[in-house]
Amino acid sequence: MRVAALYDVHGNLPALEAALEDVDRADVDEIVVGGDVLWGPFQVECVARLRAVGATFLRGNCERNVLRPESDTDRWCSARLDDETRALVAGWPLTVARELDGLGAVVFCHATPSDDEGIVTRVSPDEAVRAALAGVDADVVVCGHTHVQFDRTPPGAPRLVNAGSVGLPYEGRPGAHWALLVDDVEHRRTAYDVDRALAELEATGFPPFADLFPGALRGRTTADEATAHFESQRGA
Ligand SMILES: [Mn+2]
Repeated sequence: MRVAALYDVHGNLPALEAALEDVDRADVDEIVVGGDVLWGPFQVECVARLRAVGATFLRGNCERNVLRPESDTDRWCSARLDDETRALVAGWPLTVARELDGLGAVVFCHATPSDDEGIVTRVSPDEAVRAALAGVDADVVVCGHTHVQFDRTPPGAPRLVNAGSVGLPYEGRPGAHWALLVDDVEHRRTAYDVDRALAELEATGFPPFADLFPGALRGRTTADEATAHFESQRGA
């Protein structure tokens, strides 16, 4: 079994289209979408595109927020959902387990298996990773949420892989970031036309577009800066 892990798409349809072309060439058996598709500019379109290729979806904190909106941006996203998509999203699971070639038992989750907002980064202490993954029966856990790729195996814990973010990466470089799980874990970056994507994303009127997308898509937020920010939030 060969899987592509596409996480944190955040309604960035141009990035998703580019990543899917790369995924197509990789000849996988399944696409796992790791949550946070729905909060962003083209969220309904991204869900439709991923359904068309038969993807398996997980629910992230953004899906939870959009289904029960409390902020103006959540309400903007929620208002664009049709009833069919809303019902589908409500049924997405928090975790998916698969047996993968070369990797063994793999659990996919949005942030941690027990918390869709749990924060674990590449510099979190081993003890924090062990605590976050306590009781998880897997060889590998694939997560997202912090939008920075990493791959680490703390003693006494499963291997923990962050797939990175397709649509809103904090990597200090442009591109759609994702993970290919074929025999091992391969972090991938698919280049696309960022200027054109930004124009299309802005035209949707997504309220926090200017605060989030230009900086992330042009690679102005480095992985170290983002990781330090998330570490400061860890356990808060
Ligand atoms: Mn996210």
